[in-house]
Amino acid sequence: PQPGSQRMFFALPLTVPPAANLAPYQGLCQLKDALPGKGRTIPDANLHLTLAFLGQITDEQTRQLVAAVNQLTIPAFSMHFNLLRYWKRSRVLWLGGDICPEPLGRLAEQLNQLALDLGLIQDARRYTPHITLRKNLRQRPVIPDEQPDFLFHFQRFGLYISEPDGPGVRYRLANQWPLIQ
Ligand code: 3AM
Repeated sequence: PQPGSQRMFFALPLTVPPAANLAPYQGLCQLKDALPGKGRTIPDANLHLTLAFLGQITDEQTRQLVAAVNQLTIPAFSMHFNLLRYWKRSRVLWLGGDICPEPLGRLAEQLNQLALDLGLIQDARRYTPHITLRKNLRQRPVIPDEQPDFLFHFQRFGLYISEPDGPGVRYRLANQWPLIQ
């Protein structure tokens, strides 16, 4: 990485506000730890819903992004997570939903466009909201027949720095914005 640059991404945190999201968050943590199969389980504190991955960006790029995001107005929304899936390509087990709420799709699209405007390379694939539960799974795990159903309400999103933390990573909040009630 360039000096003065950091690995960053936009995401929705799952743990806030605690009163509304504590039960689904706790349920999700339990589900994650009870899943069969190998790989590396994501620590509770790292669970998140990615909106856009930015890669290594400079402080100046961060300032420009923050200024642009300050202009956005996005409503708060809820989403049901009821699909456990495995991606062979990235070797992750993730939880998604069969319906992507319109404000979520719009927010991801707008952040993706801001990143493109800054010249950052963006994934051309269609946005698929997902919460990664386990990484480095070389084989498709046996997915339980009973599908989960967690309802999360989202009231804010953040810009996060991904930093090495021993053998894993730690996500540090750099900036956050409210979703409008
Ligand atoms: O945990 P998820 O899958 O939501 O997979 C990485 C993680 O998302 C993703 O960014 C999030 C924070 O690290 N990520 C890492 N490298 C990526 C890349 N090159 C990437 N997403 C897209 N392209």
